[in-house]
Amino acid sequence: MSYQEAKRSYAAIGVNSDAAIETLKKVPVSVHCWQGDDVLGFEGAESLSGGIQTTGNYPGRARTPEELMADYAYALSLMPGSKRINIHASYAFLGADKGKIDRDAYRPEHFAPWVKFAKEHAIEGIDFNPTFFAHPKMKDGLTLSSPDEGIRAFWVEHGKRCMEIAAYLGKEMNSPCLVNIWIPDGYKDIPADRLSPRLRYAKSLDEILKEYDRQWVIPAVESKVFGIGVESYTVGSGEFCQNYAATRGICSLLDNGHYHPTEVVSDKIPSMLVFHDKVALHVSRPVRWDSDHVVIFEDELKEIMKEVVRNDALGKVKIALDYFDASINRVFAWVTGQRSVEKALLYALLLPDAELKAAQEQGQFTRLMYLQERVKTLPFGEVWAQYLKENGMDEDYFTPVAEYEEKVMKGRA
Ligand code: RNT
Ligand code: ZN
Repeated sequence: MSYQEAKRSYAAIGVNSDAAIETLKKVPVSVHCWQGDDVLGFEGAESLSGGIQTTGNYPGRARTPEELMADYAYALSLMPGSKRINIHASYAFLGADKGKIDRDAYRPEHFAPWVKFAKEHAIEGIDFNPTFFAHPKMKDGLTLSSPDEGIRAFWVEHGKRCMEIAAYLGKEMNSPCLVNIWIPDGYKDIPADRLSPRLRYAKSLDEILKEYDRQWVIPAVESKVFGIGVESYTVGSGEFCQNYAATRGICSLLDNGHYHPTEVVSDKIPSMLVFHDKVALHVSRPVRWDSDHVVIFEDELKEIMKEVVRNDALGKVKIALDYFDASINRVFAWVTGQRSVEKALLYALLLPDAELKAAQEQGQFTRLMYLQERVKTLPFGEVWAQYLKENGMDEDYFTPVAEYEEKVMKGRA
């Protein structure tokens, strides 16, 4: 079947596939840098901590900033659509400052190579994350919620430095920078006091957010239900983060790996949209836990993007990727997740929303089920192929990644 035929099939249900393609080209997706090196960063870390874990030892991990940037650039070149990059403070280019300064003294200039990288690769903006994990100053598993004032102050200072770096990134890119705050703080076993750490976390956030550049920085807090090693208690729980964001007028970030297994982010998005003009997402794929599997084109991903599209929220929902798989080629993993998000967005853009909504509002549930099932077998693949073509790409990213692996990644220990 040709694209023209597919276009007619969609037109028959009242959907303009050309318009869907044009809309999708403009939706920014923020691509995380940390898929390329198993979240290790440039500070010399050899392992992760803070309840997050990469598993697998597929050869070819980027070992240096140069290798990471090369792999990132190559992965981005195989991703259609509008892209932002998403970096962590632990990916600072410290140069002569390496080993001399700590995270409480990182400065904008340490991130200048990222601005250059973004500009060279037609990236529309940079998003940023303070790094509150994999660091000796985590004490008893706590950072911003620590009862040790010295520890807490160190991490507050890190947060403040990051707000300044974000303002620089936003300004340089002429596009506001989303700064996502996630802390791993929690306890492995049943705590005696669940309130004090949360009061301290709120106080620390207030200190970090006391002053920031409102034009170029969009702060967000990311909640979590539990992490490996911190199973019994998470300071930044769902209720904590949502209430914090609502009362302070900042953004909530929902990571779809961070809820109880029968909760779905697709249903949370429209609830958030009632109260917020912005919502941020970490699109991930939890398999039994927050396992950060590579995002694939599956039902809940489609459901998430349907909620974004049919509620006219493409400008309100900030879409970012968050997964890290070390068991397969990392460039392939990167591209697969981004393409899956693009596919789900396109799938959502090709739905006859007005008709579906009308069936629901009129109580025509038989018809609603008919329509919802009907759209599943429309020639989506042809429209996707056309979208790729208009982006100068095709469906086969396996072959180029295999070649890149052979040429570039194989020699790495
Ligand atoms: C951890 C959070 C967090 C991290 C990244 C690296 O569970 O999802 O967003 O994955 O900041
Ligand atoms: Zn996340």
